[in-house]
Amino acid sequence: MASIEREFPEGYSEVTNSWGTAIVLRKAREDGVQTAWDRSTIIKPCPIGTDGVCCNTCSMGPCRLNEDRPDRFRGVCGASVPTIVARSFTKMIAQGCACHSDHGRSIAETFLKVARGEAAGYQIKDFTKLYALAADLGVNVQGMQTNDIAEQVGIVALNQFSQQHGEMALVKRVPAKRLQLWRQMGIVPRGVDREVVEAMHRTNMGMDQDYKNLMRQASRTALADGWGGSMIATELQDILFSTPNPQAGKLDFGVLDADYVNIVVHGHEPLLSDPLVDYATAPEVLRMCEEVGAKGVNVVGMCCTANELLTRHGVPLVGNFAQQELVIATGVVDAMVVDYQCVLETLPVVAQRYHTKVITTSNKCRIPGSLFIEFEPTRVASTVKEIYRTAITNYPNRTDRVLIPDQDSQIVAGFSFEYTKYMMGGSFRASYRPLNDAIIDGRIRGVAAVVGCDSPVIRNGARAGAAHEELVRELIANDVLVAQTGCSASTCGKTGLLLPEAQRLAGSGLQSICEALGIPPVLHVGSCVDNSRLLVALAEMAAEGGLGDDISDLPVAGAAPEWIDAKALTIGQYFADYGVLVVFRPKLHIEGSKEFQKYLFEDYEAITGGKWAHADTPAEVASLMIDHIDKKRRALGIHERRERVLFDMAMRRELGE
Ligand code: SF4
Ligand code: MSK
Repeated sequence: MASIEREFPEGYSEVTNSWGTAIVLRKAREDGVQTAWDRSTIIKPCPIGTDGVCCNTCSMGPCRLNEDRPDRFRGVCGASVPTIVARSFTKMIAQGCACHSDHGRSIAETFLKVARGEAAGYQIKDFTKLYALAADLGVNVQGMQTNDIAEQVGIVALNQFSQQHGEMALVKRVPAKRLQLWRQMGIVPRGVDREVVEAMHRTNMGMDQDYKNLMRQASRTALADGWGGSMIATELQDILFSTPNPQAGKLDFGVLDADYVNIVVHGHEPLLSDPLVDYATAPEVLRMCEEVGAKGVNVVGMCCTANELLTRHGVPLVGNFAQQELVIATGVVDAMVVDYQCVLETLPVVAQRYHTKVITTSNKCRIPGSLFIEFEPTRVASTVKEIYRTAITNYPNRTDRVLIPDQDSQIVAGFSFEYTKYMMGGSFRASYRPLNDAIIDGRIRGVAAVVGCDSPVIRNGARAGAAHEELVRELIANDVLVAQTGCSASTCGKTGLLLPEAQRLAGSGLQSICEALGIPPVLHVGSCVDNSRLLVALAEMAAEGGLGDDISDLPVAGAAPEWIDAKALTIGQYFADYGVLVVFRPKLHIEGSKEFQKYLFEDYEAITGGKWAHADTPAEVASLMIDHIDKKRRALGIHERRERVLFDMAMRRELGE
């Protein structure tokens, strides 16, 4: 296991569970650099915003409402507290959908160029997946050449964004009963752009003021992300860059190397970063490195760009969202190359104190103080070369303020849906049957998705990053198989939980399954858009039989224990509409309306079988998830009473040993 007992600087063990983060944070402070860790202690959250009862939609406001005061129950326009809370919730969902989907659109546009021979830097790598996707998109492949099939797939995929009527193509993967429910509810998405635009229309002043009706649009928009934007991104990325299977990798600050030119790739999209990795061993790169006295180029990843590279090629991951400024503060990052999403505006500010070149590459995400090298998929090679030249020539500019924490962990990552199916049945009988059987016979209690961001904000006494670890440990100790994506996966990876050796931390039933399959009890499934892999996996569990006939019958639950971004909220909503309990921490900004909160937390279950919940601590999140899984087991008639492993304070203190 990764965790060696380390002495934290005084006062730092209370803010993070990562020793490396602690010592670089101290260095950054000594260097006079302010980071999100500092700002989060200075900026106090606005209590009105926390409750979701501030509306700034029009100039008659902003209106601050209070449902307990009849004179403040409505804004100037007459909108009520539940309407206003539902409006901001829906707007966030639209924003999350837009982010994942604009990413998916970029991939689809590039994919089409590749099919037409207009983007020489890429090629089709997974033909099996291309044919499978063609079938699901309704492309008739009869008598067609591969490139023609790819072109048709690209055209239909791109059309999913602009489609105005009908149903988005990939909802045909949704189990029949669930799809029927969505049709009855009127929430089957038509096209990504249409749903986002309609959500923004309906959340304006004087528009949809029936919060239940508004939530139907929120659902339709979230589903356009899960079964549209995100799923298209995942599928086409797999075809272009290969479908992940387990890769051994390394992560944490220790993957930086002072003797090498360090390039950090950060953001979400692999279009630039994937080919960029390959160039590190080119003879001209090695020659340039020699000239500046470096041993070579070390490309490492951050956030979801890292997850894309780690799960496909085993590229090291240096940190998650919360470490992005700190990685620069090590003093050895020669270039940080960002694509988009989850990129802090302060990166160039921090970089000023050191020598790092922050390189923005997308016109959608430009930051003052950064170097802008615009990336176009039609000229990959020249962009990659320019980035390497910039990083290598910057190597001699390092200052003497260098600190690389001697801390790294091993990880096994890349459990795509296709691999998990193969893993359980081999090439000829690839199947989820063994998983369903293990759940039915009780060796696996249920399955949990633990996803989302890691937050540098310390509230309610929790240490940043630690909620993921605490929650996951409690789940596996109680025989719950865990699947992870995004920064949640890499945060837990740093603690050794994503290694087969972590089987010893699992309950005896889960342990026996993991031993038989040679897998960790916690599976790294991919990046944030790869939550779409979990949607497909749940559909397969339902189709396999023995666990009911709809997703809402399955003993499964999801959580985002340190969520930050609107994208996480969109993911939560599409899982709630899929029939899954989703638990968020910190709380959603909806408490200002008891009526709206009751709707999401209680009434929703009768409508979709799924629902939202929130909790203050990882222990509470675990309780809610395990209780829900047990409830589903009871309903299926497969539940046996068993001792619950409860993590007491002493066990929590020992976490990491
Ligand atoms: Fe106030 Fe209504 Fe305008 Fe919102 S839309 S700011 S509640 S008047
Ligand atoms: S990168 S969305 S901080 S998981 Fe996907 Fe991490 Fe959250 Fe960004």
